[in-house]
Amino acid sequence: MSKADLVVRDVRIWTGDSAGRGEIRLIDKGAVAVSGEGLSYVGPATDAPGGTRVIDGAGRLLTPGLIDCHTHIVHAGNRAGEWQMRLEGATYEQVARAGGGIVSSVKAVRASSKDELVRQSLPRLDALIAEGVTTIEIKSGYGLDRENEAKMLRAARLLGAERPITVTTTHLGAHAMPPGATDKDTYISDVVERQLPFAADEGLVDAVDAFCEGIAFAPDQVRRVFEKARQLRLPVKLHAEQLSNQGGSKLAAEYGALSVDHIEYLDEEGVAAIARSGTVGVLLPGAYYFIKEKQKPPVEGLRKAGVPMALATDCNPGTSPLTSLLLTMNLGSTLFGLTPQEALLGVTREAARALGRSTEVGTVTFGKRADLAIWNVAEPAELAYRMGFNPLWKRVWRGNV
Ligand code: DI6
Ligand code: FE
Repeated sequence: MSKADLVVRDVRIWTGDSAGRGEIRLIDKGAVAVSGEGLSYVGPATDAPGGTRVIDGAGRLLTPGLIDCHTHIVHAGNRAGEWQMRLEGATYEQVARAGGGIVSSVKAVRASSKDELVRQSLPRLDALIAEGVTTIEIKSGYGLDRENEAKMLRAARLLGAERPITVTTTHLGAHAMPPGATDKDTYISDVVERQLPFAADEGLVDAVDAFCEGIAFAPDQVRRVFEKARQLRLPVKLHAEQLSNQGGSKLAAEYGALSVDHIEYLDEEGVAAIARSGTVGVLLPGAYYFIKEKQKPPVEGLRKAGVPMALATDCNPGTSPLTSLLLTMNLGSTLFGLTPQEALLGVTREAARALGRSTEVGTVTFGKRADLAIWNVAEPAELAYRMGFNPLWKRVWRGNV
C-alpha cells in the first residue's frame, strides 16, 4: 500500500454509517488515512497504511466534521433591544407586526458593505469552527432586493475563502416583506423575476429557501418561488410550520425539497408527505428555546415514519443568536427528546443530507472528503451532554489539520 498524506492512529471512530438495527458502526482502536482531500482508509489501526504525517489519537473519539445546515450567520448588528422587549412580554409576532424583527436586520444589512458583513460574521463563524464544524449553510434573506441579496451571498462565499470551511449558500429572498413594500405577490415577482435569476447567474446560489408563515408568505407564493428554482435547476428547502400549520411542508414535499425546517406545528399528514419525498426534517431548538415556543416538533412521529432528522443552530439575530452546534445538540436532546445518537447524526449524516451533500461529507467513510473532528471524550454521547464546554482536540478539513 502506498503512503497516505496523513494517518490518524488509535482513535475510536464513530463513523455515522449504519451498522443495522439502529446502531452506528463504531471502530475501536481504529485509524483513518487521508490522501489529498479524501479518506483513503477507514478501519482497524492494525491494517492502516503508513503516512507522511502520523497523528496518535491516544484512544480519542473521532467523528465526521460537524455540519451546521441552517444558518443566517451573515448579518449586521444585533437585536438585543428587541429581545428585551420580548422579555417584557411582547411576542415575536407582535414585534414583527410592529415593524421590528427581520426588517430591522434588513436595514442594518443594507447599510453595510460586503466586507463589513464579512467582518461582523467572522467571529460567529470562528466560534463554530472552534467546535469542529467543517461545513456550514448560509442564507441570505436580510437584503430583500436584488443587490443586497447578492451582497449577502457574496459575503457568505467570501467567508468560505477566508476560513477552512465549506460554505453552501441558500437564497432566501422570500424571507420577509422589505420595508415599504405592501403587496406580497408583487414582492414575490421581484424575487422570482429579478433576484433569483441574477444571483443564480452569478453562481451565488446552491439552494433556494422561503419562509412559509402567516407573518411571511403563503403556500401559493412559495410555490412561485419553487417553480422558479425548478426552472433554474436549484434544490429547495423551506422554513415551514414554525409558528402555525400552513401546509408548507406538504408543498415542499411536492417539490422534492431537501429539507423542511423548524416544523414545530407539522401534523401527521405533513409527516407522511415528507416521509414519502425523502425530505429531511431540520429541527432548530435554539429558536424554539429563544422565543419560548411551547409546541414541540413531532419527533416521535418523524421517527416512526423514518424521516431523517437534522439539527442546526439557525444562527440569526432575532430568534436564535446561537453559535454553538454542541449546545444545539444538547438542546435537541433535552428539549425535543432526541437520543444523543440522533443528535450527533443530526449534525453530521442527516445535516449533509439536508444540504444534498451526502455523497461528499457527513460520515467517516472511505472515499468521502476528509472532514473530521477528534474529541477529548470517550463516548459519543458526551458531545451532546455538556453545556458550554468544548472538548474539540483537532479538526481536519479537506485533509488539512
Ligand atoms: N424563522 C426564524 O426563526 C428566522 N427566520 C425565519 O424565517 C428569524 C429571523 C429573524 O428574526 O431575523
Ligand atoms: Fe431560519
